[in-house]
Amino acid sequence: MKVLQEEFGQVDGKQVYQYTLVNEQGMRLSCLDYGCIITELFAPDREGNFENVVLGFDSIEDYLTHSPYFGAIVGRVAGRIAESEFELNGRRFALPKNEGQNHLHGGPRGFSHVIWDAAIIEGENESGIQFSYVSPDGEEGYPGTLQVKVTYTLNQANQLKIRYHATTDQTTLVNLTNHSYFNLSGDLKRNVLEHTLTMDSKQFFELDEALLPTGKLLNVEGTPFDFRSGRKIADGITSSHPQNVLVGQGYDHPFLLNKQQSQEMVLSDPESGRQLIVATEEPSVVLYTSNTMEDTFKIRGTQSGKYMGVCLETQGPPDAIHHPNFKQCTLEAGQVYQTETTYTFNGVK
Ligand code: G6D
Repeated sequence: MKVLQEEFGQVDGKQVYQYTLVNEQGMRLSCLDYGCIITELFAPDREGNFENVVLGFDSIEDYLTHSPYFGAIVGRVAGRIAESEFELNGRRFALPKNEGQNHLHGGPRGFSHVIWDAAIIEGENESGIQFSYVSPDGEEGYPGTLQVKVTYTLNQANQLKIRYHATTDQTTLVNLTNHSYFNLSGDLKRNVLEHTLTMDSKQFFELDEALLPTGKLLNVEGTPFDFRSGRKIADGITSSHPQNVLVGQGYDHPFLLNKQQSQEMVLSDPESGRQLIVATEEPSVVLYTSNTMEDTFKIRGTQSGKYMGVCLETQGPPDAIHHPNFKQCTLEAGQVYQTETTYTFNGVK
């Protein structure tokens, strides 16, 4: 599978490139070295028609002006960090406050907003791009020089694999994710309210008014958060459950996944027959149904707005550094941060 490299505008005077590869079935991946942004992902419907299933733009200007992290790698730490500060080994670190008093998604110049180095990988059955970035000690307030690699590969089985790898020279925090918004209708024909999600998770993290975890895990049993037998996204939109209301009528919640190895979530669009299976090594996933997406811009000609995409942000529990009962995301010198998430697309009759 050949990987095509083409120019995609500039950021701060630096050239941005887009990389595109197509497998033998017709599945196509396009991504940028800016933020490792996935700009397009073509997947089959039940008739084998390949259409784009992720929210994205055709110009770097639109990404710089409008994008709520469309398709981007988020880090050093995905999610929110309370009060934009944390303590590690007796030292206090202050981070940029880019959402009120809190720190969101690694800060305004987090990994989603930098240009990564890119190395093309071409193979017969699997090709892709290895993105790498050296985040200097103190970048966005985080300690330690972090060497990060994120590798996207596409294979002939219509699978996109994302492999994450990081090392540091001093103790720091790392919790990476990909922030793609999926819409399986194809080329944004419909919103995602009729999409169904099946997810084996018994508990979700309660959020407070600032969308920070309170530290409490709530049982999904008998609530619109129970996806174990499959549920329409719309259920969370019409729900009066306080947690659905709190996040703007929908979902914006981390869920605790029941097992870490190949834990699978299945998102499907009954009308097109498109299905996305997400398998991850991560212990949790943030389900976000774009409840707060503004209706002020166009997404390849379609009006932006609520419920245009579903994010399944596989990651460690958010703000773990302030919750000792959560799995932590600290990384020591000499340790390796390594995790993988696989997205498999099918067209189901
Ligand atoms: C909103 O609360 C949500 C986040 O979860 C999401 O990542 C962001 O929009 C893009 O802040």
